[in-house]
Amino acid sequence: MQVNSIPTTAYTDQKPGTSGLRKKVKTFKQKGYLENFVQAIFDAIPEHKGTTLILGGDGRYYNLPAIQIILRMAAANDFKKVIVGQHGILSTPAASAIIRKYKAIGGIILSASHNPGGPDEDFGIKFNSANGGPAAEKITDKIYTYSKNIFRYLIINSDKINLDEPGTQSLGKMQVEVIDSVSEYAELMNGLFDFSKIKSLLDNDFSMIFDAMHAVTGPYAKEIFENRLGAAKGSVWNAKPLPDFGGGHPDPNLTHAKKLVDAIMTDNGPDFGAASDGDGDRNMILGRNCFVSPSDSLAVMTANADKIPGYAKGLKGVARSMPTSLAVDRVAEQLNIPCFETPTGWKFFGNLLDADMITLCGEESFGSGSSHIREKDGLWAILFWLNLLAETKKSVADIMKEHWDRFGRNYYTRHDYEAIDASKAAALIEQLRSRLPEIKTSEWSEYKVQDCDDFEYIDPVDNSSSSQQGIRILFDNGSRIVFRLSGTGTVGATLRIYIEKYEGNPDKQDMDTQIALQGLIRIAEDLTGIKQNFERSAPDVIT
Ligand code: VG1
Ligand code: CO
Repeated sequence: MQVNSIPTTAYTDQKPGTSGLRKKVKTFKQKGYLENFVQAIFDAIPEHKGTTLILGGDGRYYNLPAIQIILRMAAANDFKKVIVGQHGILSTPAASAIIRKYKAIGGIILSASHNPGGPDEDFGIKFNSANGGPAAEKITDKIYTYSKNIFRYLIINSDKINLDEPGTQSLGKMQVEVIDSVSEYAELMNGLFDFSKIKSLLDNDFSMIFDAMHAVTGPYAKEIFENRLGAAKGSVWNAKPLPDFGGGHPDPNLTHAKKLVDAIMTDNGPDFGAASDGDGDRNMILGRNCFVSPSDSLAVMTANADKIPGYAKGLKGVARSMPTSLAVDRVAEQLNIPCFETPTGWKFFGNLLDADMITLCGEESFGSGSSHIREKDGLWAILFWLNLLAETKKSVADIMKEHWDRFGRNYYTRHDYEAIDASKAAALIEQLRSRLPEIKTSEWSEYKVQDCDDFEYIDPVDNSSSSQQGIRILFDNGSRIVFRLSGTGTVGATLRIYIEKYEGNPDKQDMDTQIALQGLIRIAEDLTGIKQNFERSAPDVIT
């Protein structure tokens, strides 16, 4: 078998952040571009020879051609084996589980998560390490440096590998094993949750809708909800993964999953609704006429973990990303367990999970997960809620109400301004940073600043530090405003403004979120001058 060493011509130009490399499909299709990044990954883990790699993606446009290229490169780079999801499909959480189960050196996941797909849309690639989680910064920095200096990549010539049936085949000296990741993942979930209790709930007049948004979770959800748990046929919407996600944004939030939201947010809607994103790691939870904010979802899961078989022994601790609301902190305090605040992105949770310091973790961006893998896990969160509903026989709305009665409510919203001018956005953050001393002494009617900073994280496991992770302003009544720039957008910059307010009085806990937060929203708009400086009349997405 001949190994070709081909000069690279196209250089990737994005420092892989929280989610690998994300670019337009057209960029990825440039000659040598994907190959450059893949070779940089292989070069960054020189110990890969003779080991196993996991490979799959969310089914978006360019998934299959990319997999064929990566397989031929893996063979040329002397991997012993590549395990690929059937039809090239692997959700991010399934990939994480499979890396761990097969003790692989890592995995390559092809996805741009919740970003749209199609010939004119986004593609992405990320490398997860042997623990199943996103590679640590020291690896991604290496990949970046190598991708800048690379001069060749290795590939063998071969025909297309058939990915449609489970089984093992040879590619040069390497083995390619195609696996059915759906049943492996379903078994993992079966070990954590009480499937028979959920099944009797679903048998008993309880109705649910899960919207797979034509993304990767469709096959997993059909198998778990409809086949194993007995949800009515048709409960899983948009179950077929499509290369362009049916033209939609596979992002489970109030804006992009509007049809689902409209179906559930009525007095006679189904009991339960949920959705997941492009690569299956996000979740949105809804009950009849009730939206559960992701920050609240993490707090509720923490408060009720003892009711779920997989977590009945108690929690070591919990963690949330910095912009996630403080709701879970209040629960952790009552449970007397540690609560960690990390920068945005799952890799920071990975260290805490590996060190057994936490059991649950989550982000405001519709992500939550646990020690079972090293990625956030959309279907896991949904099963957690179903198990909780089956166990308590309460509605989602009742669970929320009781939670707020007990712990108080953290009103929470995120306002996103998308595709704004990147250099102006960087200047805005820079300006806020330089104004911190002045902001520290500011006061707006009932809102008096108690503290503000640019978040810096010192990892308690390896002492590594990550600075400039977002501007946070804490008020003396427990309210917060946080500003940060997205690291996952592919057009210009996205400014995210996170706003929250604590309300301990049960009589004031059923306000509309945007109204409850309007004073703070105005302060955030004043501080950024977003409307004038960027000529925007409103945020692009409000969650
Ligand atoms: C966003 C979210 C962040 C999440 C990241 C990856 O990042 O805010 O919480 O970890 O996406 O999620 P950013 O930098 O754009 O704010 V995903 O579903 O790629 O897998
Ligand atoms: Co995702």
